Amino acid sequence: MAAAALGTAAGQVLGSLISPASAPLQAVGAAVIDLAPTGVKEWAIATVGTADKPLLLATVLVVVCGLGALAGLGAGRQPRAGDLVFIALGVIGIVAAVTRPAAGPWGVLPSVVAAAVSIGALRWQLGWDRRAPSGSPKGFDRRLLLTGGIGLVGAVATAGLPAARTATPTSAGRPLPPPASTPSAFPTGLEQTVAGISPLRTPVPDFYRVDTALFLPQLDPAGWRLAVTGMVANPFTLTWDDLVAMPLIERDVTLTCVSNEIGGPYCGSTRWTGVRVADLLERAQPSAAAEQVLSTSADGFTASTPLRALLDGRDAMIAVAMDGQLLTREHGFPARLLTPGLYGYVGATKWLTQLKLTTYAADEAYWTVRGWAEQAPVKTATRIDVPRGPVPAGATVVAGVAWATHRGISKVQVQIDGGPWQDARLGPDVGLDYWRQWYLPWDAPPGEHRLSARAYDGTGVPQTAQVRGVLPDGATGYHVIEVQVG
Ligand SMILES: Nc1nc2c(c(=O)[nH]1)N[C@H]1C(S)=C(S)[C@@H](COP(=O)(O)O)O[C@H]1N2
Ligand SMILES: [Mo]
Repeated sequence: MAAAALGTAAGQVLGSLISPASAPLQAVGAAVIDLAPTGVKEWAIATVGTADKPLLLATVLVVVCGLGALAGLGAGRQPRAGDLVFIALGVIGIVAAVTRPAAGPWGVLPSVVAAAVSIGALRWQLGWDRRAPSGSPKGFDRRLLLTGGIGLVGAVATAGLPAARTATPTSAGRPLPPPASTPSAFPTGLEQTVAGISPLRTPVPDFYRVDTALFLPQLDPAGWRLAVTGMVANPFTLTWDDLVAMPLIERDVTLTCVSNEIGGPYCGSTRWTGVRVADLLERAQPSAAAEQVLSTSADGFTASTPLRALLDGRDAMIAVAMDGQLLTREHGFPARLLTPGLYGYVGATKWLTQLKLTTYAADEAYWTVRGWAEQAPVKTATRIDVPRGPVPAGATVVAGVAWATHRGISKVQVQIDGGPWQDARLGPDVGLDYWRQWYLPWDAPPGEHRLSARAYDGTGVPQTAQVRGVLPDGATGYHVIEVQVG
């Protein structure tokens, strides 16, 4: 175990110097994410949330140390056996690194070094053991303590090291040109008057984050390129400067994750700045047979966006800023796709590097391969934000947000203890692509109460009451909460 930990620490240090994707724990962890069955990933998103990534790294480290213990036991009988275990671990690390697009040409080195250091450490420990006079294992203990101590502390300390390199995003002093098209002034939200309601615009630090990236891709606008390829008459590649020199639009858009359970937190709303995808497509001239745009991220993630949705007049964009600031690395710096009305996994590729016009038969996206629907428009959903927890009896308020992105929200209703559905008051209308705040004053009598909420989209269609889970194309059902009053 000591030898395994020591080798891992060495690989982690080297990996953090070469590229985060090449560090053994990150490479293997990222491969585990890609290979894990959809059910396991869903479980992780639902139960462990944002702690899923540290937990995964810790698990890989524990498994490596466990295999190290096996290597030690084996080596006690046959010295080669220990080497073989570490060689096998090294090969796993190498294969994982080679299959990471972001690992780079030197990506195999950290795993090679990790295996070599582990083998060396194990032999050093055993060598001492063999020379030590029988009945006095003191020297062995000292070596074990030394390598074990350094190894374990080192491995734990360096597990997250490769991910820690998060320089602030910068467009190298070139400010974004002013947008050519901006929405009307942003209205004041209900959060001024209704305590606990989701603010009309989600602050960037509170904006949910969902992705498969174990460490954030570190892209530099100077070297970044966006290729528009595939079934087009005129393929081309843009630099960052080319992109932002095109007309920029600013739009208020709500983004939701298909993994959001009814009432869940994976939904955020803000003002985005970017270039219309339709403008890029006009220049590329897609062939009539193209069905979808396969967008690719620097870390290999892909999404399939129906070409129809990009050309039907909605403001799908290559976003470069949110809430007036350059994208943060968490949210896709330097550029990401954003498609109003579609769940993130089919229209919001972060760390975007390529748009490929293609067909559904020719290319399948990351989550589609793993059992999620090919087409995924956002379903109408309502969330009750308050009351949260017990409230005193008397005048209070039931409030929350509802969204039916690209269809808008026309009505929200609340039901108390199975009584009549009451129309809630709606907050300001920020447009079809944006969520709507709502509230209902309530004179709460003491006792246990059950509150339900539902919305109608902009076309007058009510949210379905049918309760369904997130797989394969988004959860449905009303948000229902129990409240203790008095
Ligand atoms: N490169 C990349 N882009 C991605 C993903 C990903 O895993 N990798 N996840 C998608 C999913 S499932 C969602 S819901 C949105 C979330 O965007 P956010 O993290 O900025 O909120 O990003 C999308 N873009
Ligand atoms: Mo998502």
